[in-house]
Amino acid sequence: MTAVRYELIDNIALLTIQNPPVNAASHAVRAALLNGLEKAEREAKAAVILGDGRTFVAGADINEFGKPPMAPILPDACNRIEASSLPVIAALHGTALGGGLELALSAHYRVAVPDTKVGLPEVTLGIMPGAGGTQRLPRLTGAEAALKIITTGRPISADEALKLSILDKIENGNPREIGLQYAQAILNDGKGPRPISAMPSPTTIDFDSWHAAALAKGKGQIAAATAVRAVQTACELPFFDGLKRERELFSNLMASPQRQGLIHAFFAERAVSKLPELEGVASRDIKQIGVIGGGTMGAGIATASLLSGFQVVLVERDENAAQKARSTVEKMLDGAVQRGKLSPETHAKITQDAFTTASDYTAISTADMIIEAVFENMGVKRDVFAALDKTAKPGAVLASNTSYLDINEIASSTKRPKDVIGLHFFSPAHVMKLLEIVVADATAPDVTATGFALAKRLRKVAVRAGVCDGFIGNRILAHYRMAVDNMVLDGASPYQVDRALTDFGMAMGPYAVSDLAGLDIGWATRKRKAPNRDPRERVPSFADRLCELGRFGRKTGRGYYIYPNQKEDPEVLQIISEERADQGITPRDFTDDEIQRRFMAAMVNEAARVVEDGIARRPLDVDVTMLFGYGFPRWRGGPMKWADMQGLDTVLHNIHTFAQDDDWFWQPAPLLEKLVTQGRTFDDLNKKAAL
Ligand code: T1G
Ligand code: NAD
Repeated sequence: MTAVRYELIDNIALLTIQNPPVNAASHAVRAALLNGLEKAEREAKAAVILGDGRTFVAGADINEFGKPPMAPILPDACNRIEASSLPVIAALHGTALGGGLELALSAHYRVAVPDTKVGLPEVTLGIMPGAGGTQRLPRLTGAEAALKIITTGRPISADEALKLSILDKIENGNPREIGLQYAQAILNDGKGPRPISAMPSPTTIDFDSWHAAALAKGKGQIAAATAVRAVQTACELPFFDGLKRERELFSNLMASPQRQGLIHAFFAERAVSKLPELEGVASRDIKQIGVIGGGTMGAGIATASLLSGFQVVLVERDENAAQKARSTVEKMLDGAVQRGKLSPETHAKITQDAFTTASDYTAISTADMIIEAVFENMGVKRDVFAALDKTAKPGAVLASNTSYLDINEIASSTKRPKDVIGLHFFSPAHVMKLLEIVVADATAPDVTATGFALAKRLRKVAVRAGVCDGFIGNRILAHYRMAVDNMVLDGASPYQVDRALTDFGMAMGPYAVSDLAGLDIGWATRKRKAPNRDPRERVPSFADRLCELGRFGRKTGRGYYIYPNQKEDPEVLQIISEERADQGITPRDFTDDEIQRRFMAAMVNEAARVVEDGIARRPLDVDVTMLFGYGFPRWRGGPMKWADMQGLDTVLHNIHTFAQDDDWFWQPAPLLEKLVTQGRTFDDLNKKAAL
């Protein structure tokens, strides 16, 4: 298949880009487009550029990033198209994003079908438009509207694009028909080329304020702020000088580690759901979901399921609890209405027709999938699964939302362990994007496939995890929590730790996270694990002391912080310093850099063990888990990508240094040692496991 199909219809040349799945503007596409254009210039009076299949052009080909550019590069191709002697029309459908929109902007006229979306999402990949987008777009829309599009990266609708003059016309039909019609109309009207580069520069605005705001919002990310400066040149320099400046700024971003992190995140997010063992395995059909337990998680899971069009039956312990759960779910749906995610009519319809609550397990006898979200206690869970075994229909998927417990043991309390799986949602379950799909020893492949299909319907990112205490995410969390608690014992304050780690880019510090989750959760886990604790483990007790004082975090108004304003609390520091005195520890100072290095070394070390144990399939599965469930900064790519970029030898060296004070906690993961010895990276393991 040629990358661009050429057809001459009367005197109009149709250049149809064919590069599935999203018609990315690869080298082959760029070269073929220019060949097609030259041919058109010899034999046609107008040229129409359009995309084959589901979309126009979704952008530059991301697979080419980081490789030497191959001529014709996209900005040159765009300039050549714009300089054509023929009127060039872009006929859009699907998404015209990034280089795709830039290509359309180099055409002289743009027509689109109504549900087209256009945008410049480059900043979400750590770069900025690099094929004239920062120069052409503001000439059409004005600087402010262009900055909104470029700095947020959010696509806009065809209607909005028409209002902003990005589109000239919206037409029903397919891109071929609407492109041909529009081209004919342009020829009939005697119109010629209309290059944006010849349009006047936009009026200047207060770019310094935009730059400062983009830096502040980026929390360490530089792409949007850099793009502001590029748009500024559109106001201040002649077009081709502005293009040159755009290229320089673009190249700087292309060389940045942030770009590497974000591109890794882009591909990793898509790679997690591709499991070789599920190829060709059909998922089970799910229409009705049963939820057992309507507390924090059960209500969130019910809400997420309702919002995605499932029927939901929620079972609680008694009628009162069932009513309470109903009102929690209704409030969450109200929130969705307020945020414009749900219409009031659909809300009413969902609550009346799609949602039932009950206090009797017989209510779930028609459910295709049942998700248990009762208390985190093995005895309670075993009882629930034994009861489900009696009531659930044959073939129903039986899932547990447990955070830590052994899914194999839960499965063994039924006569159908093949149907049992872990579906670990994150709180709030109707908001958080991560779903860990915990595959137990007996789980049938079509049950796993159903878990992934469910995630897709719920618009969540699903990662396959194996069975162990805490699966991927909570197991790693438990380990880096130990590292930060030890630092606090040795002299850091929880507030310094939180600040150092939010400065690193974490969405929240670990102590603020504990307060949000509830300190009682960690307390219960520590009690559960106490009998099997290794005697060499350092055991800080300040967290237990806070719980004994009834300080469970946000829900009680006090935890590490005082709420509602999350103020620091001298009483907490006093409790910690008393404990240091009891343990005979002389507190020492920690720099923010040391806090960050210890935190990351602990995270990466445990993550390496998680991969080695087969709990996560590949390092990238860990990355996606931490990005979508634990507030790890996307622009750092995830902990494993971060470690690769630091150099695994540096991370291992840090671990050896920290082991000088505590060689039990800081035992290097064998996988990490092996990779360092072999001079390999985590990403090498990703590639080896790639499909
Ligand atoms: N290049 C290469 N592959 C791409 C791609 C791209 N731009 N976009 C998507 N894919 C692959 C993706 O990896 C997946 O592959 C398959 O297509 C389907 O994608 C000079 C520098 C278009 C909204 O940022 O936002 O232009 O996993 O599963 O949900 O200024 O893909 O099947 O092997 O996501 O229907 C700017 C990125 C680039 C758009 C479709 N463009 N793509 O979503 O399918 S930078 C973007 C998306 C640039 C210029 C610059 C989405 C989508 P596989 P999918 P989807
Ligand atoms: P919760 O205490 O808020 O809710 C539990 C609910 O289960 C209560 O409403 C209780 O009445 C109900 N329940 C108890 N036994 C029942 C039974 N036999 N039949 C029906 N209902 C019963 O707890 P939660 O925070 O929602 O946690 C539920 C599960 O989700 C736990 O396994 C927990 O580990 C897991 N989880 C929690 C979080 C979180 O952040 N809270 C995150 C992920 C997973």
